[in-house]
Amino acid sequence: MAKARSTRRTDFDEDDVRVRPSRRGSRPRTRTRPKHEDAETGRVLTIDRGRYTCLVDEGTRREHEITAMKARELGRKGVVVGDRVAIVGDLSGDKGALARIVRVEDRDSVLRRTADDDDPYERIIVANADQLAIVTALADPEPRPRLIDRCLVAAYDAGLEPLLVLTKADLAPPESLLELYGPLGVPYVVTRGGDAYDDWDLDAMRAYLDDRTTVFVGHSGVGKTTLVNALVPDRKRAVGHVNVVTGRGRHTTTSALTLRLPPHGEDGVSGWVVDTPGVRSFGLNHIDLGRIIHAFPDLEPGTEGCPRACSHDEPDCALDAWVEEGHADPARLYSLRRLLATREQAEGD
Ligand SMILES: Nc1nc2c(ncn2[C@@H]2O[C@H](COP(=O)(O)OP(=O)(O)O)[C@@H](O)[C@H]2O)c(=O)[nH]1
Ligand SMILES: [Mg+2]
Ligand SMILES: [Zn+2]
Repeated sequence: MAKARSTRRTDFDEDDVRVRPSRRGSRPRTRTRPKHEDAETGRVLTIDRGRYTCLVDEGTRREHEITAMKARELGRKGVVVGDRVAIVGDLSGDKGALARIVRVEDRDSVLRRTADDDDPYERIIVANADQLAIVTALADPEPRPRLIDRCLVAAYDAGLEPLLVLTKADLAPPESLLELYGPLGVPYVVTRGGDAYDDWDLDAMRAYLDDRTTVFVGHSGVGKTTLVNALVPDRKRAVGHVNVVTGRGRHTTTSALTLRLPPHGEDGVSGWVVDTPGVRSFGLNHIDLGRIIHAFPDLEPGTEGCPRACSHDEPDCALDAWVEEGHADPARLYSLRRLLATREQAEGD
């Protein structure tokens, strides 16, 4: 069922979701800020309750991780996993050392989500990624094509290349699911892992991961962490655990974690993978559906004859004629329409 969206905004930023006025809001704006010319550049690997783990001196022999907090001067500016940041203070990485993030560099991409479509609050999951690995188990839990479609829409919207990762092929065959995505031309990898990581053909997977930053998303329990552990064996994370117990009590891991793939091959190519906690839903409140058509270059020229603000799913849409004239495969148009409709539908099945 279509919902009216009179005040849709397409350029949400995490900064925008803070609606409560800051108590410091009346501070004069003329205050000059320190320039921090001595700041180091870092990559935010993960976030845990206001503490940012950052990699500094990346790619050098001095590369190491440090812990930082947001400097007060950053104000409301959000810092997310994948951000490139300027850091000052104690960069030793020693136990107890705490540096300060003073600046966030411009982001090449942002992957966002809302809790659901009616929720105006959204979060940036990861910044600066190139690829979205949509991880789906072939069984246990059952595949949810609607969630896959939603992830695809989010990927196209964010300008990330989608990669379909179908896990647990030891439990069920991939064919019927692959049929749904064949017309979309989404690249895919099928894995059968469980405890037998070693038997996996991880090379097929690595070929897609080399030289880029890939975010793994998918429902809890589909095998994201298992796969990431197989790819990055020296940084094993707890499999099947969402909750961790810390000194401050039990809490749910909510942050993504970035890991570097071990270099391989003659050139020592590597890449980055980002493991995320399970998503139960993938709200698309912030998505500009007009951008989705860009992922369909075979259909996009056909929209020239469309009425203004065409939904591409109405009687006057020019795409039906475009397909009838043989310019594109009807299955492509069907898939486009399925994706365009995902935001208007519940995703429970
Ligand atoms: N049968 C089977 N089980 C798997 C496979 N991959 C992961 N699992 C199991 O699925 C459960 C959830 O895995 P986990 O990696 O924690 O999922 P995540 O929540 O997506 O990170 C664990 O018990 C894994 O051992 C697979 O390919 N086949
Ligand atoms: Mg996990
Ligand atoms: Zn149209």
